[in-house]
Amino acid sequence: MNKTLFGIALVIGGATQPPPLVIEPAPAPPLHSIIPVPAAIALSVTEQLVIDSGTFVVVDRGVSPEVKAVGQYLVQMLWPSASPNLVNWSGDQPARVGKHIRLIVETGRLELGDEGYDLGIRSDGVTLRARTPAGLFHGVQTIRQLLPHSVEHPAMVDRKLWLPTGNITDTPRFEWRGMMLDVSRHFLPPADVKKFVDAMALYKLNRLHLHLSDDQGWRIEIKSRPKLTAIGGSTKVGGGPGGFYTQEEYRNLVAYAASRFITVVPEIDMPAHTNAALASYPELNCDKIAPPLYTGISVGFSALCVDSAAVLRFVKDVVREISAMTPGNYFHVGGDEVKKLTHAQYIRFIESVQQVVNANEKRMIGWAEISPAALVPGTIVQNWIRDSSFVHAARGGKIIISPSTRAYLDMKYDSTTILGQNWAAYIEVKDAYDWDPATFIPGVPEASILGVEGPLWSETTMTREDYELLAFPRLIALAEVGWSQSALRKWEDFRIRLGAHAKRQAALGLNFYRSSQVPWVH
Ligand code: TNX
Repeated sequence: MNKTLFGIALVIGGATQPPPLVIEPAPAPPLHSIIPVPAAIALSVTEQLVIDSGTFVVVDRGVSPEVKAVGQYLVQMLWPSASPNLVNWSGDQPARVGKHIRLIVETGRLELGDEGYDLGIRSDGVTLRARTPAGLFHGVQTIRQLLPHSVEHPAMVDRKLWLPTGNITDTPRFEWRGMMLDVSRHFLPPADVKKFVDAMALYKLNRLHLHLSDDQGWRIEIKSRPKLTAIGGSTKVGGGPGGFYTQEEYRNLVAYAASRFITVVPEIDMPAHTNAALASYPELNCDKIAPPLYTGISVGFSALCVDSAAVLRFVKDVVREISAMTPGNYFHVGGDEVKKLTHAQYIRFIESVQQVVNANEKRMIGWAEISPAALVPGTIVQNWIRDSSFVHAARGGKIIISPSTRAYLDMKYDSTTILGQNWAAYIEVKDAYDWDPATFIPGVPEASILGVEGPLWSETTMTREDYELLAFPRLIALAEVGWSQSALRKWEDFRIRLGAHAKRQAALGLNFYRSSQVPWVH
């Protein structure tokens, strides 16, 4: 057993005395550092499964392309440069292939839900069972976290991969476990977004909300409205070149996220936060005069001329084009911080936008200000401050909760943090972790909660490294808040597991904040 020694040299009367020895037993090292912590886990490190070139990933013959793709993802992770160690099961093959990791779809395992999995590891092989491809994918992420961190670096020569033996059965607490990237205030190129997608997958997050438009930038190509990107996408906070996703790049991003079982949720913020659109098309303004582009960080000053036919046509074009290239069920319409319209104008507008979104076969999502409108039960409200989301919960609607004092990834960690803002709070890692969604918002009980999401607003983040420094490790804390049952979540236990992720984060090339609250193992 490890011993920790604390030695202090005492100087008494000029003579140096030998230091008193205080010997404290070190806490037993944790058996695993899986985040989010699984629902049921029993592991042994004394018996192991070594994964080498004689190990095969096996799927049943005739499985769906999604299941096969999960198998291929696992193969790529284990043997990035080697031959394809994927075989189809045909009854007698596994005996011949020897050590195997077998992925099995069992549609009858109702207790595993849409995303759960059941993992059994023995010294001669692994069996991973789930009802769905998503469940298998999450199980693969658990295998990934049980492997040494060298699995994260494909270029490592002669790496040794092994797993502890045992069993894990796991299902998520909440259906919606998301992150929001504000790509409007500053633009993030597709490759950087994909890197976030990969990191999200490691922690079993399943929704990527893209804040695609705001006062400072319009970031998605709309073919029927080319000036939105030509003019509205041309700059960013602080000035200088902006950027945008072509429709092809957006489709490619959506497909990449889908291959990691992450649904992209597009947001076009309306009727406020629209200066970039107003500057691109004069007819969206009541006075028909386009305002100049905006590169500051104030909010609430802009608004579409909501009662005009031109604005309704604009909304229909934008919602139609984005919906057509978004397979996910959701369209986020913003709706926050409107200061220039009357209440009646605002409510009327939200109700007509809801019709447009529903006509495009999407569920509408909006920030909590939309709650007083006549929302259909399928519409989803996103809580962010002490707001009126309880109104929607009371009518049976679902709420995504993103408390700005806990889940806002753009808040500073403490007063010394250079990036981020502090209007809601300072959010250290413990604050991001140690709260329960079910009891956090008066009038929004667990049954009304679809899940949690961490918004990363980008007024102060200029590079991918900046975004990452604010996201990690708080996004990892939020992932556990969203996935794991509250009875299993203990800060003292989480901080130890999180500390063990430092090497993994470094191998992945992710920038992260070295919080002093976490015992990092470098
Ligand atoms: C509030 S949260 C906003 C955003 C800002 C953010 C900065 C919300 C719905 N609106 O426009 O970027 O604060 O923290």
